[in-house]
Amino acid sequence: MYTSFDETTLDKIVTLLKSHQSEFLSGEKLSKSLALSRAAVWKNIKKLKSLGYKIESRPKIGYRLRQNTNLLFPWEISDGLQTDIIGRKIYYFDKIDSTQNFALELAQKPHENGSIVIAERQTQGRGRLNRKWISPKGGIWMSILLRPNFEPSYTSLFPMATSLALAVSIEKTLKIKTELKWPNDITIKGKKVAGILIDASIESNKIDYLIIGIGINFKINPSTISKSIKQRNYAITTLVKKDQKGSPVELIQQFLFELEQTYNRILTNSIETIRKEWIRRSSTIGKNVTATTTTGTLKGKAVGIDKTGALLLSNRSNIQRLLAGDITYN
Ligand code: BTX
Repeated sequence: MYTSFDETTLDKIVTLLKSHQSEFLSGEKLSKSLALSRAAVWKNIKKLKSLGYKIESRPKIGYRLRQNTNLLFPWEISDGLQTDIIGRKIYYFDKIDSTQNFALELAQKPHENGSIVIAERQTQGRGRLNRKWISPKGGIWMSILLRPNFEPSYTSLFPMATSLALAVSIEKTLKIKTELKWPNDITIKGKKVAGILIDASIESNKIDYLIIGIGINFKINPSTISKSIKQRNYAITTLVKKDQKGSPVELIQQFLFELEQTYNRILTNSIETIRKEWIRRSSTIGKNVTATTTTGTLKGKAVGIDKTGALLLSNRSNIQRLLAGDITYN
């Protein structure tokens, strides 16, 4: 595990190398700037190389960064992150069972708020209702711990707020248009590209904490995922194709920023803006759907979303309010 607060030396070296990419930085200069011995500098450079950074070293001249990594190291995400709370503390894993489980452990520490847990791959990734979430290398698998001082009824707003923030950030950084499918799917031309899961702990009629789990198929092979899923009732896609370029770090930074903005809107009760924006990007409203909930299925026309994030289904004369479930378009 690497964190954004323990690995300050690696962070500083990467920052220095990045700001001098057109020239070699001497070992002496690095050791002076970092107040480290030359041997310690060398050890850290070796470490960075082993993590995938391409660093050229020339005896008596110094070091130069030739190629950055595309891995999601905490110091890469922190560098240029424009948030106040979300992502100020980052826990990073090359491999983990589920970032959601680790975030649940973090939630036991009252001072952890806004912390994120991120992994290159998960072995036991979870979807809603304990479904499997396939999480190979190349995706963005992340959990965010928040402690909003809200009533429990606000919990159902978070799938809407999070999916909206993600759609906006995908559009801004990758110039890709996505659709929002109630309650929490993000699709491209109807194919699922990201999913959101919210674990909430409620205490004495107040939210104790929320853990928002976000799974993004950033650069994965859709057929590998499809093959691992037994019940395949929808198609899967990836944001960036095999031979395309795209920065996952930039997307994460933008997403954390958009999410914090959206979160602040909820805090200041500007929920109407979120609702309207969500509807504008939604593929659900106006469609005839079949909804599956824990208590059964129902059919109807999706006519709206209310201010709690619930789906409004019109069925002949009456309108039903759905707080959770899955839908398929008829
Ligand atoms: P969901 O219940 O909406 O979707 C789960 C369903 O999606 C699965 O049953 C399967 O059919 C399909 N599926 C599985 N893997 C993928 C994939 N990579 N891409 C597209 N479809 C897939 C959505 O639940 C919530 C997903 C949250 C995942 C994040 S990752 C970080 C965090 N940690 C963790 O364990 N879960 C969350």
